[in-house]
Amino acid sequence: MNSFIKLVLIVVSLSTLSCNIGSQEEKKLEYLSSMINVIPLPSEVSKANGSFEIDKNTGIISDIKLQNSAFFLKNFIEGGMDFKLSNSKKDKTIIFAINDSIIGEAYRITISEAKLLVESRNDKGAFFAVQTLRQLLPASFENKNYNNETVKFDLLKIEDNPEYSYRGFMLDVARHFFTVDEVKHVIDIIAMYKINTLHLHLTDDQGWRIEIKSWPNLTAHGSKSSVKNEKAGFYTQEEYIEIQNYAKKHHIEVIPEIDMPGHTNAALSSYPELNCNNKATKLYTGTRVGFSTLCTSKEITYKFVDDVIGELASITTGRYIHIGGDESHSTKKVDYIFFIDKARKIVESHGKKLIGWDEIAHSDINDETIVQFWAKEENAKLAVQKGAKVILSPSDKIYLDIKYNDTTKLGLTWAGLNNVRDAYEWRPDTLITSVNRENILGIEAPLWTETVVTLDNLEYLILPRLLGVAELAWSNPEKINWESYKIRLAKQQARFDSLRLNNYKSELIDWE
Ligand code: TNX
Repeated sequence: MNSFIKLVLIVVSLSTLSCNIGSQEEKKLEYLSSMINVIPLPSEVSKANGSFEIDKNTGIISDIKLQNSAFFLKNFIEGGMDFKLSNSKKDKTIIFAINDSIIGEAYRITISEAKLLVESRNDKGAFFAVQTLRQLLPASFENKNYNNETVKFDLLKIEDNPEYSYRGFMLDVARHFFTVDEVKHVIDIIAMYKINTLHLHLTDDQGWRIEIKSWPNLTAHGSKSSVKNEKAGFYTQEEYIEIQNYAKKHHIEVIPEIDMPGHTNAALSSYPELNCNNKATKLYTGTRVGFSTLCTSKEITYKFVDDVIGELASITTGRYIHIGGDESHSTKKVDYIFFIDKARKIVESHGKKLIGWDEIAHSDINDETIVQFWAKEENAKLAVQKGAKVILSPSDKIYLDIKYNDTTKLGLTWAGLNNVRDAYEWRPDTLITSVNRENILGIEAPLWTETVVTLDNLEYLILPRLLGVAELAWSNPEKINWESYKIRLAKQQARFDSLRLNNYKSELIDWE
């Protein structure tokens, strides 16, 4: 370990560099940031001369508890080479070992000539280590096109742990539906950047996307529509479990959202009794918001909520259920509060923690509740006063369905424009006064899909902005620096290309 020359990634405080940066300093900055081309940037990196070389005589061994991640790396390496790594100790060995002194999601990578050692407390940490190692290998590994006899890792030591425990991406599958395979593809992308939460917005005015056995018309009828009727469908409970299991293998927790009491036209169209006038509404294929509401004064509404949440909780392995609660403009405030209080108790009675959009702060929330800030700072402040934790999804920064600039064809503009720099260059812990670091659980970038129909559309809007969000959520706030980030981001282009991922080539980045 002493042979490692500690480089000054930490010492040079990138954030203090002025605009009039001297050219020497500029070079140093470039060197430092390109030294390890990883997004999100790891906490501490040191480097020594020399390399660890993988060839036919390299072995890989793993603690049984880290095998999932060791296997991921083995497959990734073997995909690019034309030989298999041996499953035993060799002159040069990749070793996955448990180290109980490493906490939570953290990991350590120590690369010497004879040994590439990955240490973590659990498979989670090891999985994140693998995502780092992956980015240190040539991008041609991504599509199994490396085709060489050997590949080298520089001698490095990396100590890494995330800033926020909640690092989320939200996909709206209600406005336009995305199939199981498409969602798995999304999981593959977000896992690369150490996102650990996938929030699925499963229901809205335009469609109901999850099978509920006790209320079958929700999918028999309510899943048939979508925006402009372009792409509808639903997940059976088995398919939902399949997505959840796939996510789990990638250390991603799925959070299902049933949006209530507004955003419910698909349900109101499927069951007349959920309407105050007992008349089913028509399916909706437009993009307006705020016109629908469950009838909050009816008992059957709460039977409905209990059945839906009960079935969902029974197939959800994650800790949370999201009940939406946003933009309920056609629900009177007192009715809204009455409804959210009841819904919260129902969620808790099924053993899950409640998450809701920031409007739920007006209800009787508690310190177990999680409030997702998207629009009103007052709501986030109120939530914190009531002891709740906050997830930050500021719409004017990290709504990935908002256009990059005024030439962007896809996307909306109601929250302004979010270019690649806007999505990256902000401080979560100072965004809202009195919502401090200790009140913030993490960050989530939502993708609403009013204008998003295909995977191609989706990739264009999330890449590259999602990478900035991933870095904000993972990396030490001291390291958040646009100049460093944009150099590393440029290098991701080769990876996007290898994976054939559509992406927006922002003019703010000097793409390679
Ligand atoms: C606001 S964000 C909404 C969604 C829309 C989105 C479009 C939130 C909680 N509600 O219903 O899809 O804007 O950007």
